Amino acid sequence: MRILITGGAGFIGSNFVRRLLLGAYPWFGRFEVVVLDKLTYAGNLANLAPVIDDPRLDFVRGDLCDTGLVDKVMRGVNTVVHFAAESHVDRSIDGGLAFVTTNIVGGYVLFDAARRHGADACVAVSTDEVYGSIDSGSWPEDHPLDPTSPYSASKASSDLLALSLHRTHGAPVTIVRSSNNYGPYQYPEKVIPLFVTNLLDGRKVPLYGDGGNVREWTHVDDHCRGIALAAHKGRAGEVYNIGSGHTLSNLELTDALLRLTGNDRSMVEPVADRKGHDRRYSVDFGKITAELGYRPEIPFADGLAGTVQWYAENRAWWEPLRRATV
Ligand code: NAD
Ligand code: TDX
Repeated sequence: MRILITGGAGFIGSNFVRRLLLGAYPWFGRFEVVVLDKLTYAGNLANLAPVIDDPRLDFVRGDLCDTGLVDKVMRGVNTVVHFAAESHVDRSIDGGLAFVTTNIVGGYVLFDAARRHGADACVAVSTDEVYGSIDSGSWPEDHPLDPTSPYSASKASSDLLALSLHRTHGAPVTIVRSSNNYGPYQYPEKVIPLFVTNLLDGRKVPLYGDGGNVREWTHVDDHCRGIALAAHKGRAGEVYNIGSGHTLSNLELTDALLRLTGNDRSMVEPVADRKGHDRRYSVDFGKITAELGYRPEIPFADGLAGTVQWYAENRAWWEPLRRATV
């Protein structure tokens, strides 16, 4: 069994690679892994440090849009897990071209190569943001796509291309759409690691707008288990939402982080709202629960406390990244 993982040096991809190599998904049996990653600002080989010497792991630095390279790494691959993306909404608002290139063009190159090379399964890691904002309740998989940001529009485009290749050519693509992830090794531009590292450094946290925007927080380990189940027994041409059911407003999240770091509201700096800021996300993950046996296992309070502790204990990982962006 040969598994190709794109974006395996990023936050979620590296978590998946580490857990796969450490034996968290025994249903894959004996396998070897090839990681294809461009190592953009968000990719970091340090994320793979715990497993980098594993003889089953082969790392290839390269671009998803390089058709020749993708054809080369795809040879002999049975299963593809596609994480590589430009992933930060604020960056897509500042300039969306890299999102179009990597997420749409790169996605197409990969899905098409997977089918031409006869891969058995290809999981495309998408996002709940493709459904757009929801005032109450939770989106099911068949809700019409209504993306707001250039990021979410590029992910929706990639999803549509994947499904079109399935319908046209029988490409073995399965889509998973998770809610917001959190956990160790998340680049400190996303709200949780940004706020935690600011607070650990005695700096205020920039809360957008009225702080009332709501997100559903899924621990990265839960998300990765859902992805591994989808890669093992998900149906091609299907979409599976992944979530935790744990929604909270950004202000509630901020209060929890202030508590965990021993701070109070004086450390909150209200700032201008994000343009086109989706008010609320929430996914219905009943389908993956019923079909594949997925269940979120990590209670939010435990996951968040563990995440804060990880950042407190791993300054050597995030300080260089903060210096590069501040
Ligand atoms: P990330 O930004 O931490 O990592 C992205 C990785 O992709 C990096 O290692 C980067 O070097 C690599 N990459 C970027 N462009 C590339 C290219 N052209 N060719 C090869 N590699 C390239 O992202 P993440 O948060 O780990 O997200 C992984 C996936 O999960 C993305 O597809 C994202 O849309 C999706 N997702 C993320 C979340 C979340 O909360 N972070 C939630 C749902 C879905
Ligand atoms: O400085 C900030 N202040 C703030 O109030 C930042 C960076 C964010 N926020 C708010 C905006 C959002 O309502 O926090 C919320 C979460 O923001 P992000 O961490 O940027 O995540 P989000 O925009 O929800 O998108 C994330 O989840 C879905 C990931 O970045 C995407 O890749 C994923 O698809």
